[in-house]
Amino acid sequence: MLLTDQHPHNKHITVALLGKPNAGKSTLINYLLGFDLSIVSSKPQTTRNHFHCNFTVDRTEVVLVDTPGVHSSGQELNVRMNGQAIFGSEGVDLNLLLIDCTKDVVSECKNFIKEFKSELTKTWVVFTKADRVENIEQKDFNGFFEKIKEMIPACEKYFVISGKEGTNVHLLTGEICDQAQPGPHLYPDGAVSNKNERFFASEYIREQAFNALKDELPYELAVVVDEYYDAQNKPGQKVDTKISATILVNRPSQRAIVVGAKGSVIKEIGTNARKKIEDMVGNKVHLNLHVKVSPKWFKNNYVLDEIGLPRTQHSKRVWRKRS
Ligand SMILES: Nc1nc2c(ncn2[C@@H]2O[C@H](COP(=O)(O)OP(=O)(O)OP(=O)(O)O)[C@@H](O)[C@H]2O)c(=O)[nH]1
Ligand SMILES: [Mg+2]
Repeated sequence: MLLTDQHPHNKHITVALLGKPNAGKSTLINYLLGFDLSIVSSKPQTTRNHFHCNFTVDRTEVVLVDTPGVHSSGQELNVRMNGQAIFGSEGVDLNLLLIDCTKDVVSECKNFIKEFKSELTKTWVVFTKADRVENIEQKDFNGFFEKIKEMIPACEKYFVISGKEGTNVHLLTGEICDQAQPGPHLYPDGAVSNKNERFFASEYIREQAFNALKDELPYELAVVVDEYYDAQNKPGQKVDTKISATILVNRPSQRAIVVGAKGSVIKEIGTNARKKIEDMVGNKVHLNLHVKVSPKWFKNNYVLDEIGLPRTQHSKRVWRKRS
């Protein structure tokens, strides 16, 4: 629905951030927004859904699309995550292809294209994590870019940035805003995303589970919000936000790890997630977490739909069993 009463000088641009897992997409988005909206972790495959993250400079609305890192795996969960990256870049005005410059950037790009399985339109390459490279001036980014351009002719230019420290991010922001076209804003002033607080609550629980748990377990874990009651702040009736959520794991042994000795791990996840959700909603939150074994949830159509991952054209037949 088009917002009415728009300022005649409004401009707009939609930009998808694409790349391999762990390239720094969500970190750059949070830096541009000025606060931590999208979840970040040192483990790859943190982001699972595509979603909008918006900011405005003067009268220019920039809608950034965060996407999952594109990777190779036959698992239905991963096929749908790759699908989210493709859906996220459909119809955008500009793609930013983020490549971690501490890695072999040309092979990273080759691997990305192999799995992305869709044609890229107007694209800028963003080499990330510049702060982690010693003697960066000796790196031949012009040469890397030329090789990448041979693989993706839609690439127009490149930037070398640090999304963590903000190096050169202003150059990128300036050029993005220059590309914005006169037109209406998609969102009302102050709306930061197309996803609601319920979605971000489940993300913050999963982020804290990623932080608290080691090794492969985070990939075999999903979070479903069962109940979400907004706070009521009417005169004489003050009720806090109440959230009840389930952490799904694949095996009984994983349940024991997530719960921890005397419930220590689930308590840590709950306390840290609650603080982040309280910062988001701006009031006290009661968070009730459960852990449930849902064997092979990552192949279960109901669970994948529930966590916002619809089928893609590359999807296989998946379990129909209700979890
Ligand atoms: N030193 C440094 N670390 C960075 C930078 N950008 C991201 N990181 C780190 O790299 C890791 C992955 O960052 P994310 O932002 O989650 O990467 P992503 O591309 O969103 O990853 P997925 O969601 O898994 O696709 C985190 O530990 C970040 O702190 C950077 O510019 N410099
Ligand atoms: Mg991410």
